[in-house]
Amino acid sequence: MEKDGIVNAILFLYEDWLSRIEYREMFIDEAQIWVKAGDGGNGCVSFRREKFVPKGGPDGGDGGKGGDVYFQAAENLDTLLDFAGGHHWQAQNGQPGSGSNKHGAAGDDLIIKVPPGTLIYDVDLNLLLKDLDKVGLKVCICRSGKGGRGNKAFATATNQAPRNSEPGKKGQERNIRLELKLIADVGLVGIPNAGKSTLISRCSAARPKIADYPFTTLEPVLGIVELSDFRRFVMADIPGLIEGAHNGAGLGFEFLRHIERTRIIVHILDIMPTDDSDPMDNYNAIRNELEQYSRELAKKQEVIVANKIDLDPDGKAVADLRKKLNKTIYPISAVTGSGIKELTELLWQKVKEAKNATEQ
Ligand SMILES: Nc1nc2c(ncn2[C@@H]2O[C@H](COP(=O)(O)OP(=O)(O)OP(=O)(O)O)[C@@H](O)[C@H]2O)c(=O)[nH]1
Ligand SMILES: [Mg+2]
Repeated sequence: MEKDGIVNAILFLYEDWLSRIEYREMFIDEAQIWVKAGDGGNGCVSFRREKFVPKGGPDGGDGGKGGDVYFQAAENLDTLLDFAGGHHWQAQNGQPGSGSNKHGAAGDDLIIKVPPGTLIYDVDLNLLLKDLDKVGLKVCICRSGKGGRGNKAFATATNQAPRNSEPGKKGQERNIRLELKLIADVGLVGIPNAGKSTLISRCSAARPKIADYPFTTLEPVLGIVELSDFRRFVMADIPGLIEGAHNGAGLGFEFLRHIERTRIIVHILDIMPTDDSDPMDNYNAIRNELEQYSRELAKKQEVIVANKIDLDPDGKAVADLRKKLNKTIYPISAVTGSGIKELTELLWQKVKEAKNATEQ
């Protein structure tokens, strides 16, 4: 009997540990918390009592104000994970006043750090309070309560010994929903059927539709690529581009605005196009469309990826393309997974370098 109890306890601890691991690995981009500013301290009722001062008069001090609650966008945060376990966030209360006219100490403000790009909503009012879209931005979300006055403050000519004081005011409280807008670090471009959606579904939890006909993807899809040690970056899959997109061919190129803010473009080439087109011509056609869209976009750092190498077992097509383009090409197969680990590590490195460069 006792043995069963121990086994159950071990099993329980093991399951608890497992669920915690899953929790940490899950990407949380939304959280709901309750925040409250500090209450003001109560005013004090007290009378001065000294040996040679009879009827010394009121000397009850005021209570201190409570702390306010702020949200601030901090640079080195990129998830809302910190809020997964803690639902109550409260600033300090003010201290009550005391005798000898002593004011109570004010409560400390609470500054809650969130990743840049966090939207702050009031749940009950269903209202967006603030979009903290830049590092350092700070906003006061709950105002603290004022401290109450002590009896000294109530003394008048007619009432020199007041026995009344004020209680501190309550601090404001709110139910807050935090929502983290993902901003893609890496954008996938390429002709239809190149395998962009297959790649994002291979390296993130995003599950866009994949099919062997062009223009399967009609809307941009974001996925979070997770690497070891909690490293992660955001990848955007967008609809395929074709020659003449700037004149409206295919789906046009309007959706390129979704990757205007990405740091890096990943250009996916189909190494064995079923229409027998030349991967180099396809590459040049897409580059031309990017130029037509915006010079800024075209100037972004580009990583060229040759996909579907499982269809090129001797590597001839990749070698050919390398020679013709005279650029670095990363071979992968989004279907077998070959080369994907190397590619995502490389992209992480480049995203990190680009982030560091803009922060300096
Ligand atoms: N053999 C092989 N087939 C692949 C590979 N990657 C993708 N495919 C196939 O290519 C076809 C198109 O893949 P998608 O991922 O839908 O291509 P896409 O670039 O997202 O296409 P659009 O959304 O139309 O722009 C599908 O039939 C995939 O199974 C690969 O590495 N090897
Ligand atoms: Mg697609």
